[in-house]
Amino acid sequence: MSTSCCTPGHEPRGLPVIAPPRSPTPRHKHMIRLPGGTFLMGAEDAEGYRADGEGPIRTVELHPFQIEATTVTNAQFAAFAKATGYTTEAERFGFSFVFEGFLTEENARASEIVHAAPWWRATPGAFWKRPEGPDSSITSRQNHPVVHVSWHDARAYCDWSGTRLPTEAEWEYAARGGLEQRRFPWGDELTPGGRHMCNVWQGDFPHVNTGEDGHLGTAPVKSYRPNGYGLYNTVGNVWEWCADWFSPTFHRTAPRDNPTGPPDGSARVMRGGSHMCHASYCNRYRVAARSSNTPDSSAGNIGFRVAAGGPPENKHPTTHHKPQHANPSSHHRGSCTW
Ligand SMILES: [Ca+2]
Ligand SMILES: [Ca+2]
Ligand SMILES: [Cu+2]
Repeated sequence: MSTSCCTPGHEPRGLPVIAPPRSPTPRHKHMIRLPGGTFLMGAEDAEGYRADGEGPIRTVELHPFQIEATTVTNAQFAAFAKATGYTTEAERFGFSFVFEGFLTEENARASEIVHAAPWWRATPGAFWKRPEGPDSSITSRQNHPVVHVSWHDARAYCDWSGTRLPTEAEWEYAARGGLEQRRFPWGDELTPGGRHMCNVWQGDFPHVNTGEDGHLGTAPVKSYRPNGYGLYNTVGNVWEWCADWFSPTFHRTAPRDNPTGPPDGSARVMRGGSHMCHASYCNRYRVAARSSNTPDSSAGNIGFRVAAGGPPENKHPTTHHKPQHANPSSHHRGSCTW
């Protein structure tokens, strides 16, 4: 079991990944065009996590690229699943990770506790369409982020839709919304003037969520104000898979011109934090915060956002890597598993 900040994961299980054909109909036609250029990536503030590799603050250069204003919704993922017959890894494994507070008694009984993070359950039958296990549904959540999608599932959606996952640098540049070195996409304060700007956790984690920000679980993808570039819910709501392998140190010495992360690894980068993040608990909904999970793991607070364009080597969706057979001892383990 590999468990990182707020999201449980499992060791790679090496299922073959089936790349779906490209959609004949263009998808994501109205992405936000960003000019690129240079920006200051990372943070070194006292509230950050040095061990995650948030720092050092460094100048990173990016080509122009496009990124979606929102994460991929249930409705969008449903169109993909319907067109291709794609089955997610959660479906093929027969379970995904669900927050205990969302489970019916029956589904809770059928679930296995995640000891490293006991508010998580490995719930049989949970997948994107049944986010809290059997008998749950997304009927009233068509415009919510799709969740319970692994990194491989996200990549399959990208291949079909003619898009790609953003690199971690692109994600952070886009999430900063043109502000320099602020803690959040809108500034330094979590709730400026008492106003909620994102979907995180209020109350006593993991037992009391007051839902003061309006949402106990996921929120519709266009909730709250967009940032200066027009992106919604980059921080909070759901963790977002990025293209890169995760390393807490690689970027210290790596090239800073359109960085694409380490050449290999065992976990993929996730950014932005989720509806389960809380100031007293993990504080990883800051715009510079980082986390990761194994590429076939899924949970009820992990989704993704698509991008396109960028440097020539990023322009076409790349073929899938072979299934990972990573050495478990090399796994990144988040520091946030209490
Ligand atoms: Ca909330
Ligand atoms: Ca997010
Ligand atoms: Cu968190």
